[in-house]
Amino acid sequence: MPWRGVIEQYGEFINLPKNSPVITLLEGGTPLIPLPVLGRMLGKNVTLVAKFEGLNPTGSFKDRGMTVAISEAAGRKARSVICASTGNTAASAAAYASRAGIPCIVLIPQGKVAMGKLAGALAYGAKVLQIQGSFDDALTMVVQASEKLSIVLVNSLNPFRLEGQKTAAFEVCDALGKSPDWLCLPVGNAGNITSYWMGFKQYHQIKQTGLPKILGVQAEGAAPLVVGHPVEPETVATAIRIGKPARGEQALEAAQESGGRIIAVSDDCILEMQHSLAAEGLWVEPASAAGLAGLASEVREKRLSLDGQTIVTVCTGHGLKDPDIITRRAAPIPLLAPVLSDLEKALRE
Ligand code: AN7
Repeated sequence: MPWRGVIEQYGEFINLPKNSPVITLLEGGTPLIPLPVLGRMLGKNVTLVAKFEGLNPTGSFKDRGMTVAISEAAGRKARSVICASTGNTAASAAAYASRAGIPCIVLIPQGKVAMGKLAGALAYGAKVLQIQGSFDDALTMVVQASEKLSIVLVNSLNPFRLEGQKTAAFEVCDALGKSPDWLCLPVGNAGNITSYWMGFKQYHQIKQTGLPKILGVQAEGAAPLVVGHPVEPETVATAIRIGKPARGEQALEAAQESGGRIIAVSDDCILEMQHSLAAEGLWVEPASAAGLAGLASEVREKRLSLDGQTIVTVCTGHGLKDPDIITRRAAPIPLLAPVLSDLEKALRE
């Protein structure tokens, strides 16, 4: 049977009111892509695969949660939806709201949203507003607005978002036949790590698939869960430029309960891992490299031995979301006259 999107595929495990229409763009069903070169760097006989969530319809994992949140909102005849976003949530909400015929409002931190995400939100027809402040300020505002103006909030504070996002854990178990030994992923507002842990626990209860240890990774300049208090966030990985995660407590619980932890890595480590993933053919946005950057640093510092283990790294968003980070840092591109001799000269250099 062709892939039907996460609600049809996993409906029996998802809490969604029965009268809801299914608003889907056939999200989910993303591949586990083997990373043999990086796997060898992590230890002997390590099986390393990337859950490439950048292959969802709007280019990030957010689509899994959004199909459920927007379906639920449509089921109760929401007149509009709203979210704060570092970009991917905005693009996803905009797409699914359009599909449902519901107006969508997104609040983004001024100047800190990658081009592909901003363009997405506009292309799908959302009302885009920028805030002179961080994602955290924007989230505070949309929570208040949703209460006061009865607009449906579709940030991951909305429990239906988690219902959808946990399906990624189901897919990982279905593809591997059981849970991996470790799962590593970036942590921003902490909805995704919370969802994965929910999903793994639920599947284990039903299908005895086992439980992974979870490594959540924040950027050093935006690591409130590592330093233990809210921060003024700054990082090149703008997706996770978040200083006060809404589901921070649950994220810490998930990591601890699983036998894993939450750590921070530098922007340099993140960009280096983005490059290494691309060297294996996988172009992800900077935040999406953070999970594996964190795992690699734990191995390097001998805090972790992964020999013989199966590892899933969640690559949450596509590299196309943030092309500027690549072009800005690249060497100038040689410009040739349209003659063969110029080409020959360039190839000798
Ligand atoms: C590529 O879009 O918060 O820990 O507003 O876009 O569940 O927040 C994005 C987060 C990781 C972190 N990777 O996930 C937003 C937003 C990418 C992301 C995260 C985000 P959470």
